[in-house]
Amino acid sequence: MSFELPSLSYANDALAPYMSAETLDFHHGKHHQTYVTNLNNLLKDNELQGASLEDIVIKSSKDASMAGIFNNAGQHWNHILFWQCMKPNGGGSIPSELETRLNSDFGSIDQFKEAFIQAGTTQFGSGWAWLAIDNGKLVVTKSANASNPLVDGMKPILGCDVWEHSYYIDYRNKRPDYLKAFLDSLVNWEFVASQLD
Ligand code: MN3
Repeated sequence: MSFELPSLSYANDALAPYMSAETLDFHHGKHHQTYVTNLNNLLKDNELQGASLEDIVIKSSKDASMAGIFNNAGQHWNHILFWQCMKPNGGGSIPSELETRLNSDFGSIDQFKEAFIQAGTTQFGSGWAWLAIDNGKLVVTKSANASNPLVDGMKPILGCDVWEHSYYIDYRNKRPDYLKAFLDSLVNWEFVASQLD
């Protein structure tokens, strides 16, 4: 059984002006598709063929001989979450249970947002900013390239792609502006809340 590129639940032009159709055409249609194609090719005759995507990510992360599988499986997992974390007319109010937990674990929503933008801005080179559950507590973290908090035993519930392919068409080099727009105008907070335990 092969992995497949998931369809987006919104049209490619539905996130504009915060994320353009051109960005989604390339990012979903080309970049994500390439990770899926590479992953399926690399899994042929591999012992992890047939395992769940999450198992493939975690197991390949611990085996240097599977770096290619890890990079493509990680990116497939990360992008599946990323697409679901956005919606047209996103941002706005946060469902009460998630809002309460963000306030409790970060002090305030503003402090959470500041930490998330800081994580994404300071990720040197390509990678991701995350909101994850670590032993029941919400934490902000970042990862390089294809990695994610799953490999450290956490559960990511919100991820923002900070590879240049995610923002360069719309924001050029202004990664902090992209991260702010992601939180204020793109995040599907109902989806993020649905990922709480
Ligand atoms: Mn990407």
